[in-house]
Order: sequence, then C-alpha cells, then structure tokens
Amino acid sequence: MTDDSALIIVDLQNDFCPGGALAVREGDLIVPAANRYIALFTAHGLPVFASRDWHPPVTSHFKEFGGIWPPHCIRGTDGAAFHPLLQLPPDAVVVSKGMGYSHDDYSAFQARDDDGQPLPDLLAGLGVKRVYVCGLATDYCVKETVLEALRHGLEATVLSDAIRGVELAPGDTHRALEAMHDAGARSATITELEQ
Ligand code: VGL
Repeated sequence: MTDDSALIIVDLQNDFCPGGALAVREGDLIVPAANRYIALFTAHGLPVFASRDWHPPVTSHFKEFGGIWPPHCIRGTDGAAFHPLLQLPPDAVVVSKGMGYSHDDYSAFQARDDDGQPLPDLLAGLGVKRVYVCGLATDYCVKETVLEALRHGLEATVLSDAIRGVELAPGDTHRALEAMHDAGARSATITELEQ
C-alpha cells in the first residue's frame, strides 16, 4: 500500500449475508477480514469507502419488474443496513448506488455520497491511484467495481480473503476472478498487506 491507496468495501449488507433476501453463501464470514483491512488502512491514515445497494422498492433490477433478482437492499430497511459486526470508522465514506428505477449499478464507481458526489470524483479529489477491493459479491459488484477501477486508469487489487460470490451459475466466482486478473487486477491477502 502506498499513500495514494484507498480501501473499497463493496455491499457488505445484511441482505447479501445468510438470512438475507439475496444471501451469498458464507457472505458473513468475510466480516472479520474486512475489519482487519479497515484497521490496517485506518492505521496508515488511508481512506475507507463502503458502497451499498440502496434500491427503491420498485426497480427494473428486481424480478417482479423485469430484472433477475429478488427484492433486496431496499433503502432504509434492515436488509440494506451494513452487517452489524462491520466496524466502519466514523470517517468512512458511505456511497450509495442502484437508486434509480432502471439502475442496476453493480459497480461502486456508480455510487454517490450523501452530497451526490460520485465515487470516481471522491477518489480523484483525494489523489487515489490504487484501490483495494473486498466485499460482496465477487461475481457481480466486486467484479464490476474492479473492472471499472481499471477502466478509470487506477491500479486495482482484489482482496481474495474477503470476498464471496453469488454463483448464480456454478463457476461464476472463478470466472469473475479470471476476468479481473485478465483485465490487469492483482490479488492480495491480509497477511501480504500486513507485512
Ligand atoms: C449484487 C446481485 C444483485 C452485488 C447486487 O452486490 O454483488 N449482486 N445486486
């Protein structure tokens, strides 16, 4: 990690964890690792961003209205809240996405803070050149976040011990990791970064 690094925690929300509306298997098991990344970045004075799906009740993202997903992460509900054991620091920047009727917004780069500032602008404003990405789900929002980071010219590292996939089709997680690596992303684990 360097001075121009930032951590992005993607969609670590109740609905993506076991018991939630769109549960990712073992989604909750990444919370301790995410907390270690948060502690590490905070100790280095580096920015921490947390994205969240923040859907309206009616959206073409949901099956009922033409999409492929059950209703999940409806803004303001418990399902849309971050996992209760996620230890976000007070100065973490929360960015929300999927807020429009026809917005899938898998990538955190489509998300905005409470003032409406898009994540790419927030990163640029802080001089961030490298992003480290963990969260849910590997084969959707993590993948799209990493690919969009690379398209923005940033260096992107997938934190492989703090991600889990939805696996709509078996093998999706593996293919997502391949796609990220093929596009130029690196992988790292907490032990590698803590060294
Ligand atoms: C996600 C499926 C539907 C994700 C969001 O956060 O990866 N997956 N909406």
